[in-house]
Amino acid sequence: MIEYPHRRYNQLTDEWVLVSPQRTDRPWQGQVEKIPSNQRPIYDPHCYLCPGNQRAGGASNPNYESTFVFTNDFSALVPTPPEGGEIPSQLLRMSPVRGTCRVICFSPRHDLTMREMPKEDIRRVVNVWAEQISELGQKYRWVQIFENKGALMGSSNPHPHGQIWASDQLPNEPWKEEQQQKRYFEENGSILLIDYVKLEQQQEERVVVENNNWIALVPFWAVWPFEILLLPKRHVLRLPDLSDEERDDLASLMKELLTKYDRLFDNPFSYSMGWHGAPNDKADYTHWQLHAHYYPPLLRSATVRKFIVGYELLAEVQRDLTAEQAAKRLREC
Ligand code: H2U
Ligand code: ZN
Repeated sequence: MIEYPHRRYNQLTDEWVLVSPQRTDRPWQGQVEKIPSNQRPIYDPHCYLCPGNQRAGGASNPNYESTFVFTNDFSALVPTPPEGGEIPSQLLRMSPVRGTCRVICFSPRHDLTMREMPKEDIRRVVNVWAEQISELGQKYRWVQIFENKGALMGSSNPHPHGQIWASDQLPNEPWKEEQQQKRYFEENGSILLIDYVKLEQQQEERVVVENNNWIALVPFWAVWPFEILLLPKRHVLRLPDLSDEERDDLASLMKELLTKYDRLFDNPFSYSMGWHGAPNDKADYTHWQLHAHYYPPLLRSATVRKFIVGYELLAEVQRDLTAEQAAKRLREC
């Protein structure tokens, strides 16, 4: 175990993180999060996402019985933005972006989280994710599937749901991952994340849970305290490429992982999670490996979170406990 301050290199983003493992006993008299009450009805007549209810934009939800996808009533991206003008100057660069935003309700049940849903229903969400990539991928280069869970991570509603933002351009994070995976493939002739998984399976100390087809680990370069990288063990480019068995195993693994998250501080855990697969244009993306990131904000308890502020905004990101310590704690949950 490394006990002295050091920096670790993020292979996926070409960025460094400062790790200061001896600082975990730092006093905290700052903000403490309110623990949200977990008493929720099966159906909430005031919820914008419950079946049959009217949404904020005026449209009504059907009486859906499993999953339900609709175009976001407040989309940040639109399919036909007004024609862009000339680039104003070398210093003021801009580029018009075309896209669309959707919302996915994971379940008609207002009171459940994904962890509490039956495995078959989680599996249905996996299918919807894959269908959405297939459909939107025909029109848009990047389709970002994500979930903000819990008020701590900015979720606007406790009803189990996620979002999809599709755009004709690669946003920053996937762009960095594209550069890094491509460079590694050109230099080594093998797939960065496949090689990385093999190494993690040998070392074991950062692995949190795995089954036949999937592995979840705290990446060596993790920034968030209990960050997780979730990957298929086989070389897979995109969600629609997953076999039936891989989809079943993914549903089981997510349920296991989310159970550990909820047990960690004995409380419903918050996070932002999302999928990164190869971009959807026709270029050769052999160097890509499908994966999901989970970014949970909690640090020491259900009420003390990590902030990305100060040194992190002005110098570089930092973490207090090592990836190995975090993985051990999650494994033991
Ligand atoms: P978040 O909880 O991650 O914010 O996702 C909820 C999304 O749902 C949010 O983007 C949309 C918001 O715009 N929404 C609708 O499209 N219609 C509604 O009636 C409520 C919320
Ligand atoms: Zn609801």
